[in-house]
Amino acid sequence: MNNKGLPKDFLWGGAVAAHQLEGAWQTDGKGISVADVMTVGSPKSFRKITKGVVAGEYYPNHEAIDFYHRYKEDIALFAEMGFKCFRTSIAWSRIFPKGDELAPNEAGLKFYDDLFDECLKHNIQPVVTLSHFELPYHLVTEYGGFRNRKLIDFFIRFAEVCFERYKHKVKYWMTFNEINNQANFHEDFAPFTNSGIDYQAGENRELIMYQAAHYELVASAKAVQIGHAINPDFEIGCMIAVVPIYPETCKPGDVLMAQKAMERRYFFTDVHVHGDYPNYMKKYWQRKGFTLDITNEDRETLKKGTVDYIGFSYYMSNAIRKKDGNDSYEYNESTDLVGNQYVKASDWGWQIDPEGLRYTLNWLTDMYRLPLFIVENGFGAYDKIQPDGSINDDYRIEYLREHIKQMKLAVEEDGVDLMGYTPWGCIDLVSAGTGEMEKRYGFIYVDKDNKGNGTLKRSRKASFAWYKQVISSNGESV
Ligand code: P53
Repeated sequence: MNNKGLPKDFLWGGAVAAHQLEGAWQTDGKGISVADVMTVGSPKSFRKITKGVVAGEYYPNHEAIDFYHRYKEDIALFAEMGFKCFRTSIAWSRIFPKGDELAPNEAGLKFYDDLFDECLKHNIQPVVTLSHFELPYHLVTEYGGFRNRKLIDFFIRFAEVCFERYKHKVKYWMTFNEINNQANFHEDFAPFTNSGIDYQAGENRELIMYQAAHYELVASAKAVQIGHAINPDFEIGCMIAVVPIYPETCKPGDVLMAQKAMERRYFFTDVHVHGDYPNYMKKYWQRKGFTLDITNEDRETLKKGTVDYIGFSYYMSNAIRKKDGNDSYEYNESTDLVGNQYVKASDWGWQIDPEGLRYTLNWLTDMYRLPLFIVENGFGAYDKIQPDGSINDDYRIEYLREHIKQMKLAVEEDGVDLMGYTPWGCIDLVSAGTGEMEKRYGFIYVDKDNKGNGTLKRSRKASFAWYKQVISSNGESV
């Protein structure tokens, strides 16, 4: 094992999701997706989910940054930075506008043919997520989203069409983006974006979430099998939002509390990787009196459809303490997390922790022994244009530099098998959590504000030239 340097074929690139940048929400037959019915929030509040598209509301994803019509210009900029890969998603509602059709929409398929060709022309490998918070909205109103077993078949049809159509253009795939966000089922945001779940008053939110997650895990495992049958060279991964939860102190109760909270967020990975549920989840469901619809056929499917690699996002870490009296280690993600005095937070309260990335890479390796792919990492911040048009985003460079250093240590010192690194929002786009444009992640600035004003003009930030030399030196010069 060579102990210096990242692998020669390391996949440097950037990541986005269709709904956050394409716009063109009704172009070429596209149907309405869950992202099309969410308004703008703020640093402290999630976005509002409306009943369909309501007149007078502003929906930032409808136009986004109009990548649909400008992708050639944008991909040329990615190529200028030296990207080896580009992670995006296929907007499900471009291919199946309502989600339950039998035949796909040819105009939607054609768009991704052209987009992937454009990437390949520049020697950029497309890395594709099938479901990234953009379920057709019709599947919510007609079927209740993934609470309904029928969604498995709709997803599989979509996945199979994509695998078949792009089998010579796309090698790297992921099934469900950040499938574990919905561990936060107390809020409306994650269950809606992950699973198209629109809760009614009085429902058992937690039970419904676990059932939906199960159907997604089965759908994912079926997709893995179908994909491998279509092209054995495909690499098909899961996608997990990793936010490590540390014990607030070394008090044994805090340590155990952190472990239990981690289990609640990360058992999804065990199912993707090992093909079955860990005992702690089965016991937890028993204790809660939850009986899930899990058939023997589902169990077989999970076993046969395990993933090739673990894709994950990493932005921040959290901490937790055991509350007095919480002797069954109940975990409520929206109220139980506490601040960590040893790290600073972004303007959105995300706690910045580069060493946490090395910890994550080691922890995932220890648990799962699979190749890893950092498919999101980055710093959402307000940027300021100088009178001469330049944008000096040193804070973003600083964030990425410190994370890349830790990533390198994990490979060089710890022997982690890492496929690549695609920082989030390589071009400014609509925030998933808040709908803001002004929570920016990009190396490329896009002239547009939270209200939708702006020319959409693209310009290079200071981080653009910096990232270019990071890639050309294969991470040696940061
Ligand atoms: P925004 C929560 C926690 C970690 C990652 O997020 C998350 C979320 C959901 O907001 O989402 C991922 O835009 C997601 C992307 C998203 C990105 O992180 O809220 O996969 O779609 O844009 C950053 O700042």
